Amino acid sequence: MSLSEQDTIVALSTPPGMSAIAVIRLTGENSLERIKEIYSGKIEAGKVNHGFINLEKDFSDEVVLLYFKKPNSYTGEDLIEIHTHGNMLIVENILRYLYSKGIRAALPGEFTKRAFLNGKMDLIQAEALEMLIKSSTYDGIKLSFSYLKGGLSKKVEEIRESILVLLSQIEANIDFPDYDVEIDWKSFNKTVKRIKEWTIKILNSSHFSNSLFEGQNIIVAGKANVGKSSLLNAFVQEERALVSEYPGTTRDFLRERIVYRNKAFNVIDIAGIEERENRLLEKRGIERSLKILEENDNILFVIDASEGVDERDFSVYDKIKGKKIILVLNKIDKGSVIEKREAEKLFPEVLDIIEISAKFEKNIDELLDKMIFYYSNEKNKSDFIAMTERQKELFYRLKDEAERVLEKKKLNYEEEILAEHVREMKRIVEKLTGKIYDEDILEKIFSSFCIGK
Ligand SMILES: Nc1nc2c(ncn2[C@@H]2O[C@H](COP(=O)(O)OP(=O)(O)OP(=O)(O)O)[C@@H](O)[C@H]2O)c(=O)[nH]1
Ligand SMILES: [Mg+2]
Repeated sequence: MSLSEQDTIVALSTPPGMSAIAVIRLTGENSLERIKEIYSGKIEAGKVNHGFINLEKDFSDEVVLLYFKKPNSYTGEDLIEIHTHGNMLIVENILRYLYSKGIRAALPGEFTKRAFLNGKMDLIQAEALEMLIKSSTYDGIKLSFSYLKGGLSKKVEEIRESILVLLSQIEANIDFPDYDVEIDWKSFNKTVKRIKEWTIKILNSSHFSNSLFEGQNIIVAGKANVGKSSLLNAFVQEERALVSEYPGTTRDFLRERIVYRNKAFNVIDIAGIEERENRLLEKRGIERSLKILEENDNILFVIDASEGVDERDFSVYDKIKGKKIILVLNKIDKGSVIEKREAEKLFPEVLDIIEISAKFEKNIDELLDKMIFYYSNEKNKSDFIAMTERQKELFYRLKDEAERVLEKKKLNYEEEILAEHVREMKRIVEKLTGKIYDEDILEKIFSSFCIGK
């Protein structure tokens, strides 16, 4: 069977499994007709309808049915939602019936793809919608929602309009050379520069997009036995990591997600990273830990304050110097032999120092507050960021193209050549919102979407 955009499609839009309610969604021309074959009750568009789905003799379910009449629906086509009881046998039965009547299972993202094709949203909004669902941070949700409402699209449209002005000036000059239309090159340059700078700002802030949506990684580092795993357990308030009085307990890393004051962190407890006897398993744990350290910048550097500092602590410090370190003086319940001020002198590059007891959960909230202060996202550099790799790539190209225009103008290139670069800028911006697109791009974007979305 060849798939077509004209097919009527169906999907379960809620997660499969036992639930109070399951929502089945259909869209396309035959939706209403097919549903009427198994539904008894009144159907009014835009109203909450209540009735029964009758599948086989003696097998029915009581449902709520919503009918969105074309074009006033999510996809822009006729769209029906059936809210059944959340039992998969009921859902499967309904789906099987619809399949048998020529309605096909929707591909991932196919509802949203249709919404895009029918002009209900542009590509930036479609991507924002997916990020809104997938984001595991509050900041990510906030940003996706503002993009979904058109925040970035509007800005990109403004940029497009100013590119159109540039283009009309330069093309008029090419088309009617005899009229001697003088271009205001100063304002031309200014506009291109403005676009370039805006794009650079976005790209700079986009380095943070992963952590914005997934939460900041925080590494708990320190020599063996200082209480790293105990700290992880204190954060999550349960015994996630094994703790023991023997050094070398943690052999592999553990990652735990914590959410504190609406900020998400992925705390990673790694094996103690100082070399000890040649124990193979421990050695491999250390290698992995070092790799994680290399890739991440936010470090909680744990020291056993009841024992004091020794050269093994310094050897850890050497490996993390230059990163964003909060020094954690642990085990203060046992009494401390190292003062904060002393520690400050010994480890001058740390951002801050805090005394805690991981075992007795003392000062853990204060530590979390410091983590928010030092490690929270720095996305405020720009109002916008590139949310997806696709956007990032297009912004890079836009910046490059703007640079080319400026460069070639300086070198007095012919206007036709400048015009070609400005046209390319326009194409890039139109690709961002999807004013121009090809099937491959849509495939790439929508195939990673949730099913039923
Ligand atoms: N009194 C006291 N003991 C602690 C504290 N934190 C950890 N400990 C004890 O210190 C020992 C080591 O703790 P872990 O959390 O396993 O230390 P670690 O740094 O993960 O050790 P490795 O995985 O071997 O590198 C255990 O016996 C803990 O109970 C604390 O705040 N106070
Ligand atoms: Mg451990």
